[in-house]
Amino acid sequence: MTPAVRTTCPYCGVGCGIRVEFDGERPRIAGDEAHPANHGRLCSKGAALADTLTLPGRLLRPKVLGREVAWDAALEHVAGGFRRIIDAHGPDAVAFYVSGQLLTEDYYVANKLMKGYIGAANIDTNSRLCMSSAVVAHKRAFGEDVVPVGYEDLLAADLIVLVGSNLAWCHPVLYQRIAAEKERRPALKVVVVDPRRTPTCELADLHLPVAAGTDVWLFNGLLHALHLGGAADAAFLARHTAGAEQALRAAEESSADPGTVAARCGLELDALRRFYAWFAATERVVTAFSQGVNQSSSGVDKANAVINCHLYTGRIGRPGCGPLSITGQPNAMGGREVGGMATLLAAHRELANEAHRREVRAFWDSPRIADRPGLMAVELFEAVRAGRVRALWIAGTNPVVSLPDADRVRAALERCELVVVSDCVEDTDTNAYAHVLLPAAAWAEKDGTVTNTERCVSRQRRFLAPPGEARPDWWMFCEVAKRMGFERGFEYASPREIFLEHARLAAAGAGSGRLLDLGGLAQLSEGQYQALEPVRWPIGAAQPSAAAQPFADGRFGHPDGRARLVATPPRPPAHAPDAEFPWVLNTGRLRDQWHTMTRSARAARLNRHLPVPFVDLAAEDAARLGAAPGDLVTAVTRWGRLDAPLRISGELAPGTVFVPIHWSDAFAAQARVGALVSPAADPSSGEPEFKHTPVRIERMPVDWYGFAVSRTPVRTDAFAWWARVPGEAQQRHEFAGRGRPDWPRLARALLGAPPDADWLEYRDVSAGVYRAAHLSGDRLEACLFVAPRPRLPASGWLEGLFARAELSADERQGLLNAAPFRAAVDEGPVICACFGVGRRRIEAAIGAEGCATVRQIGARLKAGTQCGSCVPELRAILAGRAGSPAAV
Ligand SMILES: Nc1nc2c(c(=O)[nH]1)N[C@H]1C(S)=C(S)[C@@H](COP(=O)(O)OP(=O)(O)OC[C@H]3O[C@@H](n4cnc5c(=O)[nH]c(N)nc54)[C@H](O)[C@@H]3O)O[C@H]1N2
Ligand SMILES: Nc1nc2c(c(=O)[nH]1)N[C@H]1C(S)=C(S)[C@@H](COP(=O)(O)OP(=O)(O)OC[C@H]3O[C@@H](n4cnc5c(=O)[nH]c(N)nc54)[C@H](O)[C@@H]3O)O[C@H]1N2
Ligand code: SF4
Ligand SMILES: [Mo]
Repeated sequence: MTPAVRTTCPYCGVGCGIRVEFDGERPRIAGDEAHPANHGRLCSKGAALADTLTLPGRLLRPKVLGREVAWDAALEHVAGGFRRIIDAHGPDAVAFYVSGQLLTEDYYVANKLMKGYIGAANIDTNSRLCMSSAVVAHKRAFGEDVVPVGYEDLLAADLIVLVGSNLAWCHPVLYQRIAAEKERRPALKVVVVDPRRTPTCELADLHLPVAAGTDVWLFNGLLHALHLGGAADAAFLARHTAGAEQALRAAEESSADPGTVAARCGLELDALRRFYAWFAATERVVTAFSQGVNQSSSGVDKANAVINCHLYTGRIGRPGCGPLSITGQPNAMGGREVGGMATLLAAHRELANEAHRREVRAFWDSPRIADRPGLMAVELFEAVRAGRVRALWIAGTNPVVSLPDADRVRAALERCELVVVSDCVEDTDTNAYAHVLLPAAAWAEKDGTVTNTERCVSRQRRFLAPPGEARPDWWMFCEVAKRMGFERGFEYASPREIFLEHARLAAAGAGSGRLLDLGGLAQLSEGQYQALEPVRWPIGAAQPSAAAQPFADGRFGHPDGRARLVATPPRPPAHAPDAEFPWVLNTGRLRDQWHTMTRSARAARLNRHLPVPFVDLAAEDAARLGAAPGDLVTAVTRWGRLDAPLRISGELAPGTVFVPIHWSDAFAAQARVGALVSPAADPSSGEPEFKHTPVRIERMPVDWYGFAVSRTPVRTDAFAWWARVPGEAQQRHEFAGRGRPDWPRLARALLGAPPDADWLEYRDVSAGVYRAAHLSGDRLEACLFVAPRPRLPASGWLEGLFARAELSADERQGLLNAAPFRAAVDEGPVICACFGVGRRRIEAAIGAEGCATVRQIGARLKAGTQCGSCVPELRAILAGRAGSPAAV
């Protein structure tokens, strides 16, 4: 076996270290015991990474207008197009839209090209949709975008408040580390503030199901209660802060009376009081927040309302306390360090500051420098639609799915003169609008660095050769820059050279009062860069290993050195429900999928947990609609519509709706939730209000439901709705439609069976039931089941048959017969991805076999014993909170 390659997980901002070993050709992936983020743990997504390294569907060669071309021709086309449009319409007519999934080195050169050479600041990123509210809140409070808390602080806290964070599913390893600490130290309290009762709540001592969008009232109320209760740290406030009075006044105006706050936030008064009392009485508090805070039209104020409470009590800059913005993407932080947003410069310099602009331009020795902010994501696509931006390069993000008002985004790209997309996969919803497609090297194939939530810089190391002609993103940006006439600024031979330049720029700030300092990394030799161990900044040239606790000395980044408490008068969400759209749509993530599924859905085992899109409703609301789990419903907002089966998870309050973000046109019909989301955004961060759009739910009339399992693609044009679930040797389509098709004819056409195919079928016309199977020799090629209701037999048994080269006579006979389905255990949705254990088997272990704890379930079924991501769900099932019984 070759020596292990140590690298970093390409999914979430926890930033887990990974060890890759080769067993012959096949990489084996395990958690890195030596990485400070995870100490060897991996969640279900990290553990399934080896399964995602497959070739089918990868974009392998550059394409211009659908035709494969050589790299040189593609790069010339891009450089020529950008140059022509800049010459005719000025630098503001072009833009880059990049991603927190790019490496720091990719990001650095893209930002340098746009701001220093093209000379505009039109480079924005999907971090606008993700972390920008936290960035602005940090800058308002601290004078610099610094996350002052690390994982050790989080674990040293006596009270952890999770606000708008479904940590159990979105940052599972961090969740597991908290769970382990709580088991060791039961006095550690956890409070979850989330309108949904998420799996994260299984760890909570207190769940506050706040009404969507009311967090500012809640934290203003907390600030006021801290004030009344004498919890102020008067010395800290006097010496190190400003603005406390104004913040208190705003808090008092909105939230003086706990009864009113409880009513406004939809909380029980007792629960609210308990939270306030715990916070007041506990020195070591970490308030960790994520998208329930950021993705709001008052996202920045929400974050500042949280930070105010920490500043007021002096609980910052000391071990075990502080506000912790949890980052989403693996390199959201690296992007912020290089200034890769339309509102930032580089290395924490400000676009609006003339001295900073001069300094960065001199450092880059660049012909020009952008002197005003560029367009933020939502505005940027609006400018594309209006024809003000005529060339757009999209890298590492899928905006036709992930932006709000996403049908309008599609229309914008349709009109754009030049759309360039670099991606690793061939068919994304965004690629469909590209004039030029550039094949990007994927995670396993490229070298560079990423920075995680706690400011820890880790190496991503290549362990596979890029397939076809795929190339790293930094190389593409540099090659285009050179062809635009900017040879001098972009002559890098390796990612290390880029990293060193970035570190030198981030070191040039030493002495300026800025905390971002990478001076200790600015001289790495090739060998040292290769061997770089995870390291947290600030890492100055003088103390290259010890990350100081930010703000420990009470000095903040504002010119007067003081932090600011910010007055946060609460505002309701941008759009209120009304008679036409009476409910509130909330959107977010599932445990086993990553964003638009281009990577996670390649691992068959990640597609078994929640395999198809859904609309989650409270049971009362579903009853009012007359719909049962699995029935198709349509969600309609002022901006768009979506069809999906109904789910009743039991996590929602009446009047609220939850739809996952993951499905795109590549995986289902009419399932992009982005099309429904209002484009309202926070006025200072530009971050969209993804969690609050007024919505109406209707039943979707269909006459039949069905599924097909097949080795080859199935035609979907006869369906009113469908979703594709990739498996190992096969894929499953779930579908529904209208009318009375001639099934024997249609089924053959859908499955692509030749006229002389070995074809078995069963039909009960009066019951509306049809089943068919297509064999070649003794091998099962495809099968299809149709019935009038969504509750069809579970397909697990059938799918298992696709792993066989030959079917036995019994299996062949059983194909169209419901009996084997009944005999095979229908496990229901798979809860444990590692061992494929379904909910019904777990329920049986609890009921008939008497398992009473997670450990006993693990001992009996192995569920929950490997990556541990399903433990919160096991707890929920043990407590009888198991969600809807249907397949969705
Ligand atoms: N499995 C998985 N993990 C991921 C990702 C993924 O795609 N899949 N993506 C990564 C990325 S980029 C990100 S940004 C993170 C996101 O991580 P999270 O922010 O934890 O995830 P979300 O599901 O977007 O939303 C968090 C919660 O906010 C709640 N919420 C909605 N409205 C409000 C409100 O008004 N107030 C409060 N307090 N809460 C509210 C929602 O109910 C939801 O449970 O996850 C990262 N990790
Ligand atoms: N409704 C709703 N919408 C949301 C959110 C929400 O909560 N609700 N959350 C928002 C947030 S926080 C985020 S972060 C976004 C995420 O949304 P996106 O960034 O649009 O989602 P991804 O699927 O991660 O897109 C990444 C793309 O880059 C490709 N890719 C992967 N690695 C590389 C690489 O190394 N180079 C290149 N060039 N390409 C690569 C992938 O194949 C994929 O097509 O979604 C946002 N949209
Ligand atoms: S928690 Fe999971 S997805 Fe996030 S970095 Fe760790 S292994 Fe990857
Ligand atoms: Mo994100």
